[in-house]
Amino acid sequence: MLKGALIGCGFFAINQLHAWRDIAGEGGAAIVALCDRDAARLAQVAAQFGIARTYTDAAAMLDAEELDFVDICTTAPSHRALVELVASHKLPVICQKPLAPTLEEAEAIVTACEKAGVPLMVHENFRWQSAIRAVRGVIDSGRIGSVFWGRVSFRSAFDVFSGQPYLAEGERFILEDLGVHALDVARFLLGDVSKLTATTKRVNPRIKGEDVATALMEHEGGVTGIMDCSYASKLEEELFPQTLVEIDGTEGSIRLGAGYRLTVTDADGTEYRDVSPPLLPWAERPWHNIQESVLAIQKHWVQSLNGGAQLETSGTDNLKTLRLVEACYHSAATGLPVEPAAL
Ligand code: NAD
Ligand code: 89V
Repeated sequence: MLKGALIGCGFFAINQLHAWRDIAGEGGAAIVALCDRDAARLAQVAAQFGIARTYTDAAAMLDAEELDFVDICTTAPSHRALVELVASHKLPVICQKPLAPTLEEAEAIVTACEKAGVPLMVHENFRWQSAIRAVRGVIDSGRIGSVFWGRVSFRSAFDVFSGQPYLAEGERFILEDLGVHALDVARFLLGDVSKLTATTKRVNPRIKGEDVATALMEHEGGVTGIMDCSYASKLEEELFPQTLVEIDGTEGSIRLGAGYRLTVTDADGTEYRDVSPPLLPWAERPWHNIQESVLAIQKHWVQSLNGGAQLETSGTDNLKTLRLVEACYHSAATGLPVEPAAL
């Protein structure tokens, strides 16, 4: 069984710790030590998960513990220092998204891990949602022919600020926090992007950053893509946190609609499938599709450390997604198309 430590015991870490407990139950990996600089929060989470070895200082934890990997679940401004610290101990590291507040910092993180020779996985979990995997499965089956158009859409008015107050405080909001997931899903389904144009808007006057963004993308294989996201869309049905997908191919189409309804049309007609995520014992609606994907990506990490899988969302891969985020901000600021690879 692999031994891991987790740094950052806040809002989202609870999901990761539940998933690690499931993975420990299967003999894969267990979290043996916890770190948070907030001693009260650390004690509360350690008690909840029965983890006795706790630290308020990450360096002290790494000096004291014998570990196989470290899972970082702090917010982006702390990622570089923490990943570099873990890499200096020659330990494989998982880091939450967004990998860093700037592309330069993200590149420095990837370089540090490369130099140390340690695997780095970004916890970019949306592509691990079972509904998104189901869409990818249909594309790969060839049933809809050659894909020429696609849309990845996330529109909601869910109050994300009560659980994650920092989301209201940054100059950047939706593209950095949620768009990064949607753009990664677009890459996963439609391929890498050669050029994009984007617009952003702030609708909610009580937050600092943009809460609406739309990107028009040219994917490398010739597919035209749209990524649109909003936390200002008051809809008949609140779909948070569902990502909707539309894909058109030469021989048919795919629609991942509200309520995880997958519609596939091909030469034989139309098939409907319910691709709802399983409700894990510790999961809570409506977060259950995200929670399920946390378990999936952490299992993928264990499989990869055991030599059984190539990391999908390695640091190097994630830089391509972060370039799309950066390209969207550049394009929105200048009104011009941007080639992400040139950033
Ligand atoms: P949070 O503020 O609730 O928790 C962060 C915790 O890290 C806090 O308890 C803080 O005290 C601790 N911390 C910060 N710096 C530290 C340091 N240097 N050493 C030790 N502890 C430190 O944040 P959160 O909402 O849990 O978000 C954490 C990360 O998870 C963010 O990057 C966020 O974008 C990401 N997130 C991802 C998803 C997803 O689906 N992948 C969903 C929500 C949040
Ligand atoms: O998944 C996330 O990264 C979250 C949320 C769904 C609220 O955007 O921050």
